[in-house]
Amino acid sequence: KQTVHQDTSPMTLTRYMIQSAMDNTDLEHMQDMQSLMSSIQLACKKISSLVQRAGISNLTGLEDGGGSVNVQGEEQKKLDVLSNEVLKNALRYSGKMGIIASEEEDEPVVVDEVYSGNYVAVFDPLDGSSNIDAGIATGTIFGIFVQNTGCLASDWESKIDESELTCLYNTMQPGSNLVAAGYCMYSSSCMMVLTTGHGVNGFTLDPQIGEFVLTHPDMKIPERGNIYSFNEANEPAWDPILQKYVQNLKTGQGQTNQRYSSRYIGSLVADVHRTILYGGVFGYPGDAKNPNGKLRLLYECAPMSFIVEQAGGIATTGKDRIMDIIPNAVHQRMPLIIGSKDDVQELVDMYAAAEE
Ligand code: P6P
Repeated sequence: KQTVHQDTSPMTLTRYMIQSAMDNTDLEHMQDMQSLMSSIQLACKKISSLVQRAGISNLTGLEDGGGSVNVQGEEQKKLDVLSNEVLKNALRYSGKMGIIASEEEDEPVVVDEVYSGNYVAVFDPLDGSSNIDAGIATGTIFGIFVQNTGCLASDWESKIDESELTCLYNTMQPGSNLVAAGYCMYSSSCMMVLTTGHGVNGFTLDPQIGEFVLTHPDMKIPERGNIYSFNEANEPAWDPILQKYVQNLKTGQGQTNQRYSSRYIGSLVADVHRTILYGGVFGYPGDAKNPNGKLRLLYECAPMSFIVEQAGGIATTGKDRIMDIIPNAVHQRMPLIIGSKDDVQELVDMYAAAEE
């Protein structure tokens, strides 16, 4: 008779973060990351519930009937706005935040003194929300920086002049300054994937206990895959090098002499998550119409690049390492090619050869 072992103490995200903080007392920020992740996971559980019930609670569709657009000029979905409030408040009440920058906010928001801390959170509260109404995967993307000591939240509020902007923009840091990054994917399962700079771990939300449980310890992206993931409708506007690279993958004329499959969900979190698990390459490149592509550097490309690099992959514009790029604006767009080391390096080498 097989005894069924009930795991009476699953390795939950909460327990994992407490253990990490205890095991890494030498690593600054781990204590703070523990309480920050407690706030972030609470927000993600709430967003997951909102997403799962969007159709039931009339939360699909456009904010105030389509009258509202975000700073990107994109129509805001009701859930975009709601998810932003949920995550912003969770971060605010963590007591660790100095400044937060969100895709849904025109300018970075300073957390008032009472709760302010010295971290900067950058996030896209519900990436891929245009897929919500069709029940397709979406996700929350976040990154955490240490606020440049050059300006504390209180300093910032007291200023109304140029220094205000200087202060804000000095929180525009390169991805290499991130102390933590993660995404929460709302799909057939709700998965939190997280790095604090010491590898990548994946946690699956167990609805039975309402906790994220460690299901993917020490995630590593395969060095080579056989999937490419681009919106090929833009192919005619791509540069010739990228056109040749993808053509090679289609016809088996790339380095592996294997033909690749095409998978494109149109939701960054789901496409990157699949790429980490199965390998291959995802890209949202610049093109003749949009030289900087579509994705935002600060709260989409940089956090995703930190995670993929920590999993052993590469994240580049095609020429430059994403993590090295210092943003010059909160919503700055950046071309992104990200995935398996050998697959991405193959394209980087093609660009480099063309420069010679
Ligand atoms: P396209 C979703 O709207 C998003 O911001 C990312 O999640 C996704 O990777 C990309 O846009 C898809 O864009 O132009 O292929 O529909």
